[in-house]
Amino acid sequence: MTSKKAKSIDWFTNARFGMFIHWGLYAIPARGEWVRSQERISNEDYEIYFREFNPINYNPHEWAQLAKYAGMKYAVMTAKHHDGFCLFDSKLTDYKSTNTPAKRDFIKEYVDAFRKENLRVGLYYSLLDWHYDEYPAYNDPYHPMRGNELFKNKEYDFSKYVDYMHGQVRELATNYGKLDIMWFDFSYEDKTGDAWRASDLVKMIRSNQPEILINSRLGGNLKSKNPEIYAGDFATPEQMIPTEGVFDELGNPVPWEACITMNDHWGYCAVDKNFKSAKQIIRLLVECVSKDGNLLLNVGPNAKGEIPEESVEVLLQIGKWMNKNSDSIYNCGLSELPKPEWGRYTKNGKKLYAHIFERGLGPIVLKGLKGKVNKARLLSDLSEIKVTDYWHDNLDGQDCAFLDVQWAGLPDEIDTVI
Ligand code: FUL
Repeated sequence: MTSKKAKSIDWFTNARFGMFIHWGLYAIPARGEWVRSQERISNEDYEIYFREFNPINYNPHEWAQLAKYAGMKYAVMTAKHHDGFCLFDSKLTDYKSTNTPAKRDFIKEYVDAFRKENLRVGLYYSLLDWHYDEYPAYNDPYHPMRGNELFKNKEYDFSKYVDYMHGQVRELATNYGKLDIMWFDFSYEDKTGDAWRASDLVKMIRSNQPEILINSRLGGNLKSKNPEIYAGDFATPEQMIPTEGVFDELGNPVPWEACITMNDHWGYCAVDKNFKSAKQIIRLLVECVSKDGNLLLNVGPNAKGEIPEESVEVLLQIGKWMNKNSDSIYNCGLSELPKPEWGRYTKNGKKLYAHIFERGLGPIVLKGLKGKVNKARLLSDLSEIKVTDYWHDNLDGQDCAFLDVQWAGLPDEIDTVI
């Protein structure tokens, strides 16, 4: 496999916050994007949704504006998820949005709209495909027809599928202008990098898109010592934030992006109202940045093409916070200071941002910073915060700076102090 990396990942590690968009036919049954596999729905029964798909309110300009307002710098949208349905006008299949009543290339519209707002654009592409005829069904652990006797003796030519998949990725890499991210999903058991012919795939993508970033789910091993093994440009911890960031086997930090849902599903799920609050999500974002990572926050639009209103509401609130505090997010990363009990630090050069998660827990003590704080300000209104250099922590022998914060903002905000 190839070791060739993208030229520059700086924009990505500076951007810190992006929007993930899971959208496809599964928005109609509205029970999440795995519905076909979970309920073992046949191709024929799933076809109903294909004949019906017509999201009249799809307006990617609105989505892009919302993402931008929330402070996101990039987006990744599903061009094809595991069900195999394509939201783009692929010449290699009929199973695509231009053949539904909608008759639209949703990926083209998305790419154009997000670029117009100066957001970087990424595409998610599923390596799994539950629709393509040559994709093994019976023995596959995830396929909707797994263990189904009707498929037991069927023969598959997997290489045909891999050709098809490479062909589609080539279409995406050549027909939609400059792309910033290719987000593959996912390798498993015997289907890893070699099975997908990952090395050739990466070469082809990079020859068409020299600056594109490719995630690590194509089957390379991030922990591999062998530089010839394709490891991806960034790691993608899912629904979790790594305790200490992500490192390769040699101990070198690896760029990473935590992908996290706003409720408990990626694709639209009508009954799932378990939405995280803006405050919870801002904490997740701060947590990621404090460990040198990004947050890719998901939305799952419905069958009409609308981002659920609960998500919109939360994104607007996040935007309000970002509007005042984004200096503590963009271009920021890890500080070497010990993790404070009152929140998290992020850092940009000489500027240290103290994100205070809860007020009223007593003094804000900056351990090890006695005499090192030039000045402190509340980031949201730049009001002065007095620093008193008198604290000596007898427990761990640290000389600390003590912040006398006059709380100014709303009590439920996360107060960020420079
Ligand atoms: C997983 C997929 O199976 C989920 O449906 C979702 O796309 C998530 C981001 O990655 O592996």
